[in-house]
Amino acid sequence: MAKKEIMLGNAAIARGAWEAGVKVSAAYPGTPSTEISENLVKYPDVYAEWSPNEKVAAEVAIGASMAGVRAMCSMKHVGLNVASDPLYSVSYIGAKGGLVFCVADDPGLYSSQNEQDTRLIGRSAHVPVLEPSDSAEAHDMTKLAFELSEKYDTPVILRTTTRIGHSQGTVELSDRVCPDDIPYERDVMKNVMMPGMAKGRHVYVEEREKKMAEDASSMAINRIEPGDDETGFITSGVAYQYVKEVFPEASVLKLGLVYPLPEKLIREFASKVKRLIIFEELEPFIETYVRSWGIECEGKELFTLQGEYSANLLRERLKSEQAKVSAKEVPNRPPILCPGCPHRSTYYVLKKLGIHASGDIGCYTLGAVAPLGVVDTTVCMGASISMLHGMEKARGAEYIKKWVAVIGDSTFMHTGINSLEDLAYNGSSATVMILDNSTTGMTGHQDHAATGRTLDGREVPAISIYRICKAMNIEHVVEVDAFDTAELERVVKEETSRDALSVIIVCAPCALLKGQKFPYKVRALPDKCKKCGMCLKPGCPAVKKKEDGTIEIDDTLCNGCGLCTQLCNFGALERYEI
Ligand SMILES: Cc1ncc(C[n+]2csc(CCOP(=O)(O)OP(=O)(O)O)c2C)c(N)n1
Repeated sequence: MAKKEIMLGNAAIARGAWEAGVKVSAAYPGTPSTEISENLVKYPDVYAEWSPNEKVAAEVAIGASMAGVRAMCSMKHVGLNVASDPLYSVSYIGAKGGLVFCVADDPGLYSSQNEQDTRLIGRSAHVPVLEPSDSAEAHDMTKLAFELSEKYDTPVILRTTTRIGHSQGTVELSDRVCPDDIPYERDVMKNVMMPGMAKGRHVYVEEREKKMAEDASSMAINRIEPGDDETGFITSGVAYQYVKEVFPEASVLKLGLVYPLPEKLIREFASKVKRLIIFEELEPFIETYVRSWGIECEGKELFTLQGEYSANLLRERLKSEQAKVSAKEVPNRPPILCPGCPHRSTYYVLKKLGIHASGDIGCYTLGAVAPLGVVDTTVCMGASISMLHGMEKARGAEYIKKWVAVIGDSTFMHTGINSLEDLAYNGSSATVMILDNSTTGMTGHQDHAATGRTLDGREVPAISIYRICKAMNIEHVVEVDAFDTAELERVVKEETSRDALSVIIVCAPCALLKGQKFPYKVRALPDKCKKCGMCLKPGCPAVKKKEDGTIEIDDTLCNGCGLCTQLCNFGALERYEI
């Protein structure tokens, strides 16, 4: 009997890729895609890496595919923006060994800066998009993605969402079947995208897409599930599950290939039902096509463009029923920096000095919210540094004297490097703070080139951020211990007052890193407390105000970093060894 296992959607993708014989995988972490690589690296005979960013990851996979093996790259939806340059061109080139882009969208913004819909990028890059509805399909469609990639000579996007990647389901396992490596043949007309060659390949891409669209109507992953002909739903991904839960009797056209769409099959389905409803998360993608074919349907006038869908949404909108589980029953828990997080002391110092931060993406983005309130902007990875440069060029050096850029170590290595290069090159006088907590904290502790460890846990020489900055001819580069607030304050004052570019590397490992443990806790001495509230300023969740105004420390939360003890002028907080 076939072996079955309950798997996370992302683990199922990794398993499917391994069974399909993938030999090279490259990725940059990003919720909700990270676990694909973290699972894949555990399998034998696969090379899997963290790349510095998604563009590099995509290019590694493209190179491996050109070398004749099955290859993949994984990223979150915004990662595909970074990788879109190679994606658009490799669409023309096609694939030798199967080439799969696993891209995870985040409807509902669980951990992202926008809710973009990868199907639209697939469409504009002329790359087919597959969309699984559960772990079993995530597994099966990953394998299919490699097959389609080779059959149609195209990269294929496997699009998931947070709900699919992070839910568990039963997966039937198979053995790994590795296709033979394809011998290399020089083919300049196909692999060198100069205008003359690209013109020819563009024609090929159009033909390929037309052919796939025709074939799509007979693909097993696009199927009509006949039922009551009063209402028919066209749906895909997790939205399919909600339709089956709320309308088990309804007719359903379930799409697995969401681009290009199977027009013939959609027409056939539409002709069989009285009311046609398109139930798809995010953009009205299928709906726009269906309407453009002159087929009457309902879609976004019933449902939202934003947010994650649910069975409750269907019940409320189509059955006027109360939601089965009310969201109100779940208490709100806003994100907050952990106790002992080194970013907290940086923000404490910046706030004390009245400095604004051009922010970036990572745990330290939480410096935007109360009580820290220091980060004023966040756009995308790497933007903190270049945006501060733009501000200076717009308004002059004096204007940014009360500004710094803050960026994490992983984000600096991702695209911050390019931004700093711009400042070094184009005469900036900005102050850049690299908050180096020795990990990619936000996405759950992935390594990168400056941590000295690879995805498979090998120790390698760590690239020095300090020396990168020095190599850019930046004269003033200072390393400071994040928890030495007095020194940090002195350095920030000194560097922001300079008329030259400077970098402050604020060092202290993430408080949650394995092996990073302060051998202390803090206790409050209420008799000495003057109720001044200084220790509350950095917003540590372990420091609490009692009803009488004195302070207590939550022993279960305290990490012993000692920031609060540095702020108390009355000795009312005491660090003790544990
Ligand atoms: C283009 C892109 N790729 C990936 C992500 C996911 N992501 C958000 S922040 C971040 C890096 C965080 O690490 P770091 O900069 O070291 O800061 P920390 O969270 O450790 O403070 C990642 C990978 C993203 N938002 N955008």
